[in-house]
Amino acid sequence: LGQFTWDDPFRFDDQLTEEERMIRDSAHAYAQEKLQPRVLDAFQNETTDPEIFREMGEMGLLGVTTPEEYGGLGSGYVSYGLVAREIERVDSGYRSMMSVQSSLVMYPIYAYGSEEQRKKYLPKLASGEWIGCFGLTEPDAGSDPAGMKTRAEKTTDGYRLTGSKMWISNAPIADVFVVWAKSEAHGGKIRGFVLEKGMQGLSAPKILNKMSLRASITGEIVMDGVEVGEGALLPHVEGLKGPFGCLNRARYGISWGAMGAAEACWHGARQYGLDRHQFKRPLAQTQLFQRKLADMQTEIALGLQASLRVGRLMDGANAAPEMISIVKRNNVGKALDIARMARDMHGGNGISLEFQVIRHMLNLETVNTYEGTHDVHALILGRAQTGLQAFF
Ligand code: TGC
Ligand code: FAD
Repeated sequence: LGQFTWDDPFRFDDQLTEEERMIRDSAHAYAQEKLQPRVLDAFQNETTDPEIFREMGEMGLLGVTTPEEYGGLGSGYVSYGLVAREIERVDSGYRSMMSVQSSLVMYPIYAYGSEEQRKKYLPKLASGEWIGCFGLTEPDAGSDPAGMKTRAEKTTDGYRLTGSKMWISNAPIADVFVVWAKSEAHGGKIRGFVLEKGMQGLSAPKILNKMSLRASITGEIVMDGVEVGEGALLPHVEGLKGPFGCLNRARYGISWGAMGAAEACWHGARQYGLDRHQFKRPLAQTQLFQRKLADMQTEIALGLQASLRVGRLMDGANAAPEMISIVKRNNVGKALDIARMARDMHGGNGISLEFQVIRHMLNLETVNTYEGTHDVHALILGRAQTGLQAFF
C-alpha cells in the first residue's frame, strides 16, 4: 500500500517535472523570504512597493511562458500556475501584480503585437524595469465588456483615445498601458492599444479605501483625447477575442493562485487547532474541527489536480475556455469558503491581521469577482451545456 502524506494527499509533487519543481521551489523561497515579511505592513497601510516587480523580474517570475528571446523564461503553463500558487500563498495582491504583468500585458504584446512592439516592451516588462496594466473594465461595463464606451478616433497619423477605465490593477504606477477601445476606423470593433506613462491626456488616479487586495495598487485610467501613432495599435487581433485571449491565461493562473491562498488558510487552521486547547484538549481533537480540515484537504487536493490537468492541456495548446471557467470558478469559490472556515476556526484571533486568515478571506472576495465573477462563469458553463444564452 502507498504512503499518505496529509499535505500532499494525491502525491501531486510526483506529477511535476524536474524543471517545474525547480521553478516552484525558487518562487516559494522568494515569496516566503521577501514577500511574507512585508505583507502585513503593505496590507495595513495600503502600500505597493514597485521594487517587487524588479525583484520578481530578477527571479524570472514575470513572463514565465514568454520565449527567452524576449526576456521571458520560456517555460510552460504548469510552471506559471505553480508560481501563481506560491505567490498567492502569501497574498492575492502580489499574485495579481505578477499575473497582470505576465498574462494581461506581456501576453497580448507577444501574441498580438508587431515585432517592433515585442522588442520594445517585452524585455523591460520581463525584468520588471517597466510595470504594465490592462484596461478593459469601465465604470459602466464590467461583466459586459462589449458595452465599453472608450473610443479610438482616426487622426492623420494614428488615433485619439477618449474614455475611462475602472478598477485597473497596477495602473497608478504603470509605465505601459494595454487598453481596449472601440475603433471607428475598424467598423467600431474592439482593438488593443499600447499607451505609455506621460502621454498627454493620460492619467491613472489611485482608488482608495479598498478593504480587499490592499497590497496591490488599483486605479482608474482616464484618457482625455490621448493621441498616439499607428505604432500603438496591436495589429494582430480584433474584437473581444483579443482581451479574452489574455483573460484565459490570467483566469487559469488564478485557479492555481487561489489554491495557494487556501492552502495557507488550511495549514494555519490546522496548526492553530493543534496549539490551542479548550475543554482540556486541543481544538484539533474535536470532530467538528477535523471535519472542516477534511473538507479543506479534499477541496484543495481536487482543485490542484484539476488545474494541473488544464495546465497540461494548455501546454499542448488543447485547452478550451470553458475548462478554464470550471477551474477559475470552482477553485476561487472553494478557496473563499476555506478562508471563511479558517477564520472561524481561529476564533477571536481570526479577525486579527497577525493570523493572516482574514487577509486572505478579504482578498479572495476580489478574486471571486475579477476576471469574470463566480456567476458569470456559471453562465458561460450553462451556455456551453444548453446552447442557451442567459446573459441577456
Ligand atoms: P461572446 O459573444 O461570448 O464572445 C464575443 C467574442 O469573443 C470570443 N470569446 C473568446 N475568445 C477567446 N477566449 C474566450 N474565453 C472567449 N470568450 C468569448 C467569442 O468567440 C466571440 O468571438 P467572435 O470572433 O465571434 O466575435 O461575448 P459576450 O459579449 O456575450 O460575453 C459574455 C461574457 C459574459 C462571457 C464575457 O463578456 C465575460 O467573460 N465577462 C467577464 C468580464 C471579465 O472577465 N472581465 C475581466 C476584466 S480584467 C480583470 O479583471 C483583471 S484582474 C487581474 C488581476 O488583478 O489579477
Ligand atoms: P457587475 O458586472 O456590475 O456585476 C455585479 C453583480 O451582478 C455580480 O454579482 C455579477 O455576477 C452579477 N451579474 C452581472 N451580469 C449578470 C448576468 N447577466 N446575470 C446574472 N448576474 C449578473 N478590470 C480590468 O480590466 N483590469 C484590471 O486590472 C482589473 N483589476 C481589478 C482589481 C480589483 C481589486 C477589482 C475589484 C476589480 C478589477 N477589475 C479589473 C475589474 C473586474 O474585472 C470587474 O470588477 C468584474 O469583471 C465585475 O464587473 P463589475 O464590478 O462591473 O460588476
